[in-house]
Amino acid sequence: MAELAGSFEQYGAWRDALAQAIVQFRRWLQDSKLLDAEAGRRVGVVLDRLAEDKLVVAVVAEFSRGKSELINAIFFADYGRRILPTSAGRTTMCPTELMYDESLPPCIRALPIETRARAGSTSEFRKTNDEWRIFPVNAASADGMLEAFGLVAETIRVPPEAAKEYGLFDPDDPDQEDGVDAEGMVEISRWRHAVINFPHPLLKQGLVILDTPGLNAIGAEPELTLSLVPSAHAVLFLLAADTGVTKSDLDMWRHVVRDSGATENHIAVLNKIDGLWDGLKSAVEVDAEVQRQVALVSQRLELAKERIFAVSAQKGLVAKLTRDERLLAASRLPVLENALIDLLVPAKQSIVRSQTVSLMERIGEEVRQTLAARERGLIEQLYEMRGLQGKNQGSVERMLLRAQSESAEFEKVARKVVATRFVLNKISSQALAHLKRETLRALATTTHERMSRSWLPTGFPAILGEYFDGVRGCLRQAEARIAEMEKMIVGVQSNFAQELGWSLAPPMAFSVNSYLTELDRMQDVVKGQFGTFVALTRGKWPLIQRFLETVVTRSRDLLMAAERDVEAWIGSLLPPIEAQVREQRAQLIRRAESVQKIRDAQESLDGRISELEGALAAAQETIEELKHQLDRARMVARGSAPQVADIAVSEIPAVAAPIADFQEVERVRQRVSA
Ligand SMILES: Nc1nc2c(ncn2[C@@H]2O[C@H](COP(=O)(O)OP(=O)(O)OP(=O)(O)O)[C@@H](O)[C@H]2O)c(=O)[nH]1
Ligand SMILES: [Mg+2]
Repeated sequence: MAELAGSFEQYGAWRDALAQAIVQFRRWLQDSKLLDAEAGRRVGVVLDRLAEDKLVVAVVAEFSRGKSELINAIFFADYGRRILPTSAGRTTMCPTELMYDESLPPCIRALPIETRARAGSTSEFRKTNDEWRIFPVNAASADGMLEAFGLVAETIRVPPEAAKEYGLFDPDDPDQEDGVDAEGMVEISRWRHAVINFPHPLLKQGLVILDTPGLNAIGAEPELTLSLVPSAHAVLFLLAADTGVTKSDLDMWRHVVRDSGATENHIAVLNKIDGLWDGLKSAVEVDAEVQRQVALVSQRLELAKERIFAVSAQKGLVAKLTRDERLLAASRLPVLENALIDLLVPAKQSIVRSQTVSLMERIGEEVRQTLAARERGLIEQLYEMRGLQGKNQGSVERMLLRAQSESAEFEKVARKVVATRFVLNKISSQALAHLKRETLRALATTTHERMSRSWLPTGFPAILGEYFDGVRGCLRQAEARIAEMEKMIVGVQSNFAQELGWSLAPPMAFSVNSYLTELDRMQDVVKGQFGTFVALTRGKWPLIQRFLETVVTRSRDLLMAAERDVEAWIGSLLPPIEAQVREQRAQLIRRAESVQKIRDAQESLDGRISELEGALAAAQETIEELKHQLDRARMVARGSAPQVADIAVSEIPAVAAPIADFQEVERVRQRVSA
């Protein structure tokens, strides 16, 4: 784990440094009075995203392939013992997430299985604490943890009717008949889902591990296949060398892992290779046997050999606990750990980097434009004032008139921004209406009704297909309005470019394609699973209803995410233009005031010129400092620190102190915008 821990730690440290660089950039913007509310909000979103950044590893397999043992061996060997319960036969009974959320004390939150009889997917229950049972965990004691973690293996015995109601038992299935004991009861998991929260160093870095139960349990919880597994950054699919690839392994691989998309995140693990180490075979012979099995797995799963790792989780764990390097090498666990690092860290880092950097560049560009306008305005004023030197009162009078009329002209153009805001609000509420809960609810209700009226389950896929078309339609409608808004803003900008010579960066492009792709993916998974599901459940309506519910929840989450993003995008359209308007207005007013004062001999021309020179120098210094700030943040993002944390405060160049004139401009600006 040393390397794994090391690389996670590095990633965590890099992410923290990046967050600090952004905080510093924000502070500088605030101190320089260059951060408007909208930009502040966007920075806040990025910082939240960095703080909540997670790396999710899901471990999926039939029961008893060694999932929990592998998790113990890779991630938790430093506790000096097994943490997650493992045993022959079914052990982990419910999907279990291991994570750390520092806002909560170490605890296990468990959702009772009885919730399966009610409407609502796990993720819906997650939104509140109402249904969850919370158990404290003593994170300081390995014994205490082991005892607490035993919860995920807890079962209860219920009559077959209850098990049937939870979707965990089918009396018509001959395979499941064996599940009924002598007293006519069925043993099922006590919990539907467990979230273990404890402050392990890796979990503190944002690692989330998802341990899952075998096929029977996983098949009945569509949430896992539709949401948790597909959104994991790495999915480890386990097989055991002693059982080979069985039919149920293959079913699980196909339906839960492969069809969930994101194949680049999948790794297969052939566990329990220690079973092949019989004392009579040479190392070469054992190796040949392992290679042969890997080739077989590759063929059955249709997965490249390079993505298959043969290991012994158990021997790996023992080796780590006894510090036996030779055994550790023989377990081949380190090879898998390195592959996991390669799979997780670089890809994640590059996504986080590009999201963060692009935001900073954008804000940097907007601020640069404001500063450029300030610089330009000051240069023009200086030019004018210098032109007045040695001129008579008449020239001053003429200049005053010109300044006043330019100010009036400007206001005429600037009024367009107000009109634009009005129209924008109108179109934006149209765009957002398509993404609202209510729209989707209507769609879901129709689908539900049509399905319940449908005579044969064979009609379901077509009805589901139309549901997805409906959701796609919502996104497309919103997209059309988005295009309208974008066009409008480009129009306003080009108008300002013509009339005032402004060069504003075009609005950020917004596309609904990523949501459409996600929806396509979801539809593929649903299509793939639905057939199996209907066959497995023999068309049982309550189970189909639950499946449908999960689909609706997932698509609603998608639309809600789209709604949030569209809203944020709309919110970012006007502020840069408005900031520019404020800047220019303040300058024009200041200019007219100052010419007036010169005319009335309240201010000396030379005094005003030197004030303007000072203001210009300050503006130029701020422009330089902006470049400097952005460069530093870029460097941290690239990972070629000096990390901000390492820079002593004294080394950070002081922000150019605003000189008197500048403060005055600021006051004028505030007066004007008030
Ligand atoms: N020989 C050998 N046994 C192993 C290995 N890994 C796990 N086991 C054993 O296999 C059994 C099942 O392991 P678990 O980790 O409980 O399996 P699981 O996949 O989590 O099973 P469920 O929780 O039931 O879904 C346990 O008795 C483990 O000790 C291994 O590498 N070699
Ligand atoms: Mg297990």
